[in-house]
Amino acid sequence: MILHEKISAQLPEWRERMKALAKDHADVVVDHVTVGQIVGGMRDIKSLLTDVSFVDPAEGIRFRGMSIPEVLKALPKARGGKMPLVGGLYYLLMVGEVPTKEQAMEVEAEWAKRAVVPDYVYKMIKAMPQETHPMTLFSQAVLALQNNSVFAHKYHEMKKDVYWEAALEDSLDLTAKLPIIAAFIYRMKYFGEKGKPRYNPKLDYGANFSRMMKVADKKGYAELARLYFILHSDHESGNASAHATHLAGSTLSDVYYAFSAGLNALAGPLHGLANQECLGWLIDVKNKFGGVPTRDELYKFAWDTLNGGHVIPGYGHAVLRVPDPRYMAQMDFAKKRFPEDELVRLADLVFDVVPQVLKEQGKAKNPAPNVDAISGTLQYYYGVREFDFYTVLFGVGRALGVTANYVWARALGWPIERPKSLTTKMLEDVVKKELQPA
Ligand code: HAX
Repeated sequence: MILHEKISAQLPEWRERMKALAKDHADVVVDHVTVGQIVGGMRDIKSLLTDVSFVDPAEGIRFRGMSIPEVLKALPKARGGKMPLVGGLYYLLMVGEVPTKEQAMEVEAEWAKRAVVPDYVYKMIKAMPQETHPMTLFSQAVLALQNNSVFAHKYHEMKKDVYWEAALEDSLDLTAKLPIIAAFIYRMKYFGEKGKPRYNPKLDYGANFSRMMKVADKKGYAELARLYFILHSDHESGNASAHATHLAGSTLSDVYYAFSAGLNALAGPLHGLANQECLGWLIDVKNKFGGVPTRDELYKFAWDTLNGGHVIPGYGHAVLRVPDPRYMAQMDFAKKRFPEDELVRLADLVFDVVPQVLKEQGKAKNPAPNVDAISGTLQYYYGVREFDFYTVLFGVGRALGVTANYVWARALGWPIERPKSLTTKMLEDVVKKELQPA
């Protein structure tokens, strides 16, 4: 299998590099940690390692060194579309090279082969109360699949240096099943349909998702699905969903346990749930003004939001200091395909007005839009209007990055994570000591 072959060929060199760092340079200081960082959510402490992606504050995400526009341009495209094949992105994340169309199609074919969800998973989802949140169903389904983990079954007979092979098998199995499970949850929860979605091996990942979701404009939505999954796949290792997956995986929990943990982190309002808040805010503006307001009306509305003690959703970022390229790529998609859509025009006006308002307020370090400022608007356009489903879409995409990280973490033998904690008194004592005159 292509991913196995390619990772296998690179492993000796990576293992040597890792050995050199761990054995010969273990005492080199990389960063220092302040009290503010400890009480402030470990913000910016350089303490994680990943080669899959990197967030440059001045430029945004780079997947394997490539910016979003570079990735969208370089990856092989789906038949009849302008967006790349998701299989090509998975190859890039896993292997670190841009695949040929044939190589991207090999990944797509692997997914098609594995795209069967066991019956008991459907039964379990159907047995849950109707009002259950779709993220709960999604995370439960991932956990239910754990039963099939190659890693877990082979654990006692495997040597450490081949853990990654079982991890790769599990990752391909899992990512192949996620769009089917997500589409099943969507059709069951909001339309009362109980039939199993069928994955068509002749179509790619994005087109299959679009078909299984049964949106009216299947072709347009297939393009959006490709873009959406690619853009949401990874955002280096420190974000909550990626880190939760990595932490759980570091105990040698298999990828099903690990990714379910990541999904549970993604479900929070400060993380994956933010996109529905953004769309809600845009719709509030639209309803209040009966359409797209004037610049002055929007300016006042934005100030009212801030003065009411609320944040403006979709703006600001913990790391980024420029407009998020994932926002720009989605806005570009919308402007090329449906520039007259009212919510798109409104989102564009917000981009014109809100950064100025946030600058005047002077608090947010980054007054620019993040990925969530537009992603819900695009789903809404295609008729996916059930807000609480949006985090599930994010989860399907995020699986691509975190499983690539999981495979490499096992390949390079990274250990169980165990940072050290202090008590408040200990931290106060550190401060006291520091403040004492020398
Ligand atoms: N509206 C109003 N105030 C904002 C703001 C916004 N959009 N963004 C930041 N601020 C405020 C913060 O609340 C903070 O205020 P206090 O000092 O009173 O606490 C101050 O500006 C400094 O914040 P910061 O350092 O610039 O930003 P943080 O790293 O603390 O937070 C957030 C980053 C993304 C959480 C923040 O910008 C925010 O709340 N944005 C709106 C919600 C949002 O869009 N979330 C999605 C983020 C993308 C993501 O990860 N999705 O999964």
